[in-house]
Amino acid sequence: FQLSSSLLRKEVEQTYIMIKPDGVQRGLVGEIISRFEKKGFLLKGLKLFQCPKDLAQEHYKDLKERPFFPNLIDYITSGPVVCMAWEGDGVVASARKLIGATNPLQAEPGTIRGDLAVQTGRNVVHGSDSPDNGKREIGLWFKEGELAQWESVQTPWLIE
Ligand code: IDP
Ligand code: MG
Repeated sequence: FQLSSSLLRKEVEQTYIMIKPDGVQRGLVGEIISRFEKKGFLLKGLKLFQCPKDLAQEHYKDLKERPFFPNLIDYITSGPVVCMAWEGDGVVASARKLIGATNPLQAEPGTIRGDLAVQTGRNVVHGSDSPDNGKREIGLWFKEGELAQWESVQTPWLIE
């Protein structure tokens, strides 16, 4: 019996990743999840979810004065989203790189938005912008007990 390394580590960084309603409608769920899976991060939480208006407003509260805010709330609540919690050292910044720039036309090829979207208002995926916001957003979108405690068999082949 071996005590798993991640149980011994104090606090592993987590990020909140969400496939927005356009990503779900366009059949990109598998493609987007697969990018994070293949990279080697650990999936800790996953659900398909119809977001209520007040949660969308809370999630994007820093943008509430922006002119596009009402459209943003309509967009995020327009259909189901896929909520995910991903874990790993450096996962927040790395996920932002995998996702690409906010404006998909400026996002590099090879990124999710660079490969799969054309407009800021339909940019298919969200990723937390700091470890603190990762924590905050996972707390907002997931209830107690919804995150899985598990260890991937791949871990020793990903982390020396
Ligand atoms: P991010 O998602 O890359 O972190 P933020 O600036 O935090 O970008 O904006 C949050 C989300 O709000 C964007 O992903 C996009 O869906 C939407 N958004 C941001 N700026 C605009 C805009 O100018 N027009 C329409 N939607 C926008
Ligand atoms: Mg943001």
